Amino acid sequence: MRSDDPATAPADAVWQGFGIATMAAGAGPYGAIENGALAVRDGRILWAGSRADLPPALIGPRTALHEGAGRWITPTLIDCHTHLVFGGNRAAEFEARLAGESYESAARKGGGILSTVRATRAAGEEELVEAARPRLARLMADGVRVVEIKSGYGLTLESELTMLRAARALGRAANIEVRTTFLGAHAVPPEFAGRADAYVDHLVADMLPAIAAENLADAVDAFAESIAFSTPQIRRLFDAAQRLGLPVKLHADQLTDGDGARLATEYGALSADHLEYTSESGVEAMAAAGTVAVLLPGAYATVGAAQPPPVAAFRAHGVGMAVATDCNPGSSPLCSLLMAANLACALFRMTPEEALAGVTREAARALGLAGRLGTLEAGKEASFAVWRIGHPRELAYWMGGLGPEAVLHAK
Ligand code: DI6
Ligand code: FE
Repeated sequence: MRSDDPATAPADAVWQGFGIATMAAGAGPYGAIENGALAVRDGRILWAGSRADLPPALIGPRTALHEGAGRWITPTLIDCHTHLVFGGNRAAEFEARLAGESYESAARKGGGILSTVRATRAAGEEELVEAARPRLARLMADGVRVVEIKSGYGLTLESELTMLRAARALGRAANIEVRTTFLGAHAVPPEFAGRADAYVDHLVADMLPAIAAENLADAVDAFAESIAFSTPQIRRLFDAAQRLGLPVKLHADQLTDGDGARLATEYGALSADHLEYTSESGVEAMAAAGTVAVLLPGAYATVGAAQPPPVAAFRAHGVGMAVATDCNPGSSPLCSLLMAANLACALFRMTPEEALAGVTREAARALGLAGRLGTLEAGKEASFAVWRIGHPRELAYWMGGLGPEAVLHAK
């Protein structure tokens, strides 16, 4: 991928002799450039292409030169769906599930998400940050530099604000980009047991406006499921989000086909997530709306869903597929995005190229960041990772544990 604009002034830095997996759409497998060069100025990619074509004017006396010797550069990884901030853990529920208790039945008995709500409410902001810090460090060790973090384990205005502040504080402390999502419609809290509609009234009238006023959420999410919220309830929430100018996304069709994917598209959702039970008509609606499918193999493996998401249909209809960890204490205690990429191949039959696009280009689209991040193309931010690998397919091949040698990400 070369800039058409012939660059004249020298770059701040040039990486040359690297393989470059630009992940640019339509640029061939991995958008790969063997023996490539990448020039950066002021934190932006000035030029990327074959080393032989690098305009000589880009290298000046003060340009820092990096020699690749066959190493590879990819965009930094983006985890576009996590619940990274929470109190406690649910290892006991994991054990119970292996002994035969289903995810839904634990939830109906007041365990499940609500047990994490109790632990999260009991923790203060600092404690939540401390608990999440090692999880974030593990994501970063894979080369992740943008992480979406949802609220949804507080379910009161105060505790949801605390979760969102903790998420933002985590990002500042680790110097990485955190995108926050308000997931007040994750479960009906005990104070509103049996009164889900009244809780949605409270979400719409009080919680969402207060969170928007503090500018603490970049998007609004909800859990569409018989054990969570109904279509009419989610419509009310999404109507309110739209009035406030906030983009939406949806946990859809995870445990049953509730036509959640289509519901998401009616609101121009950035993404619909999980999607194990999405029907062909839901896939078609997503294709028409340009909604990204966020696939979460950690949750699929942990909950024991009976069927994988319709990857072949997404592919056939041209729906972009992102892959994320869904890192959370109940359905996906997974803190490695590369492991998620591997599982997406092993469990969902995605190709290694689709999986890598899923944690870079498509993840950026799912967060509405595609104009800045996700591929290595002139004009985008210089956010990339250097790997000691022979080919980018290796990133989804190893079952986690393959860290980048270096990461450049000017935040
Ligand atoms: N679906 C999920 O997989 C997570 N949230 C959701 O709506 C699980 C959250 C949890 O079990 O704690
Ligand atoms: Fe989730």
